[in-house]
Amino acid sequence: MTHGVITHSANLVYRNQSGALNESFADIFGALVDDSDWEMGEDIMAPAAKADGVTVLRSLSNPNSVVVSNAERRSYSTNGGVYPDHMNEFYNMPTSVDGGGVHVNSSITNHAAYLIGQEVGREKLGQIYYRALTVYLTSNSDFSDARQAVVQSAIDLYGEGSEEVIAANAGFDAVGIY
Ligand SMILES: [Ca+2]
Ligand SMILES: [Ca+2]
Ligand SMILES: [Zn+2]
Repeated sequence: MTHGVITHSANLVYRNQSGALNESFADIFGALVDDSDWEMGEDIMAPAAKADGVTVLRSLSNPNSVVVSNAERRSYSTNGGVYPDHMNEFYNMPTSVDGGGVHVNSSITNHAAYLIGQEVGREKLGQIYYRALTVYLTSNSDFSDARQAVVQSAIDLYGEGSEEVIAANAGFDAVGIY
């Protein structure tokens, strides 16, 4: 459902960093709908996946706790094959593999959003990210553009120098996106 919102707003191109942002914004709004946790898919995993110990698709709070579920994707890892939570774990993948890592590198910006949410709460996080997606991001935006869009949205909504703006900058700093 949240991918539909993205397609009809910023329409982020589904490859490389813009594609990872497409995945990330979809995950973030999904995590905001289910406000009991910061995990994706924990309520719908198939019995076969659970039997293999795969209990979530992705985790915004702790991306490193989840193993990337495909050996070809894992072959591009520098962190032992778990989802990355910082740019120093970015998966450099060709677009032929997961569209250049759209379901993998999305965890980096997912984690930034989680960290910001810890400071400002889910309600304000949703307001800030919805504004970033619908007002500032465009089809070819990258991670750095996303930081600018989120920070500018926090400024628009809560004012220059506000706690929300400080939290937005700190969240992206923490994952190495400048
Ligand atoms: Ca849940
Ligand atoms: Ca959830
Ligand atoms: Zn998705």
